[in-house]
Amino acid sequence: MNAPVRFADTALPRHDWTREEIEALFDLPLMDLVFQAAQVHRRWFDPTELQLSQLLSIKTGGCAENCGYCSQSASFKTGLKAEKLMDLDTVLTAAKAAQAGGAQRFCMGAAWRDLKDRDLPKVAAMITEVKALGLETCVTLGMLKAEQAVALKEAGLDYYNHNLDTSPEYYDKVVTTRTYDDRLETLQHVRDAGLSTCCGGIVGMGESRQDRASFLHQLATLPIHPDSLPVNALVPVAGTPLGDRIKREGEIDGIEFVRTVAVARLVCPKSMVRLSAGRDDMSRELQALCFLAGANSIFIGGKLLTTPLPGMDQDSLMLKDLGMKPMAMGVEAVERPVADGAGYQLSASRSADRPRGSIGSLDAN
Ligand code: SAM
Ligand code: DTB
Ligand code: SF4
Repeated sequence: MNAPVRFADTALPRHDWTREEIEALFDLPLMDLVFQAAQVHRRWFDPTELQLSQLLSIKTGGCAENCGYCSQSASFKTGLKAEKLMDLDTVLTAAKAAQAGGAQRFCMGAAWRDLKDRDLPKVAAMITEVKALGLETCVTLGMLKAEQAVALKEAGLDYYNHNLDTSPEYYDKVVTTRTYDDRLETLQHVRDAGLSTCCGGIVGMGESRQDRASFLHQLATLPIHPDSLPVNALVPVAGTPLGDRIKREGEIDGIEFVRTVAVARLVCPKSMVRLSAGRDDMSRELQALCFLAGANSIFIGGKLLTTPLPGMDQDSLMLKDLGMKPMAMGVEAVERPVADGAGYQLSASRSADRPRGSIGSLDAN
């Protein structure tokens, strides 16, 4: 039998979660799991608010790694054309458009195994200039050395995205060109440099529920929980080993995806849990269930790195219909009064005095 879950503790961040406890959360009746997650969500955040990030692929394709899900690996024939590192002006034009569309954070991604010192000044200039626009900055450039993380911080970087992707046990079914420990080491450099971490993974790659629990156990037992925690649903890209396999075997069940989001919220209560890749294939109802289960961040802008997202008008309409609003920039988890363990006090918990953005053509206020 599974170990009992210490519900009384779940609202406070813990780093001593056991795998058994996390597996027990996954096994709860969905209504209990989502209810618990929603309560914890309300303890730390306004559940009607969403953090909005936008991605740009600044270096596309031709990557030396063999991540089995990725359209950009040179190891697979996905039909994607490799491109050189974008120039600064093109990046700034995209960042301004993202800001005008309501993005609060601009995330620049490169299809690199690791950051080469020769590319660092160009990327640093992008970070500095994007930051000067008044956007939060995030980059994902593969593995980093300690001194590179410091240089990125000095350039004005707020967040570094580096995912663990899956459980240690399933990891070699996904990628063989770098190790789990490599990933943990880069995350250590990122934390040591004083950067905020964005770290999550992908579900729906053929892994088991135990793998999903083990992956979240890794995140929950990191020295600092990820500031942002992207939960990606595999976007099956034709020509990639995992994309082709999942097209044959079927994608992850939506309810199991919601469970993963809810458990992420419970084990990392103060993280921004991002409903990331895969949103384009999700119904509005499934997305709403994910928000109820504790997701409070999304990518917007019609495109991730190489694959599609819902359009801005579609997203702004969804937010309007759900009565949700963009979060103000810089909001962090703040403990809120909870009434009898059953919910939060509406009036006391809203960040109503903060300036709020809008999304797409519709003002979400
Ligand atoms: N090359 C860098 C790296 O891998 O660290 C940064 C870019 S990489 C595309 C960033 C993350 O996107 C991956 O770690 C993975 O979690 C996610 N990702 C990539 N392709 C995906 C797909 N087809 N479906 C879902 N998530 C994906
Ligand atoms: C993350 O966890 N998801 C984003 C971001 N971090 C870099 C990327 C998703 C990529 C999805 C596939 C693509 O568009 O190429
Ligand atoms: Fe390269 Fe990143 Fe894609 Fe892996 S996920 S193949 S490292 S771009």
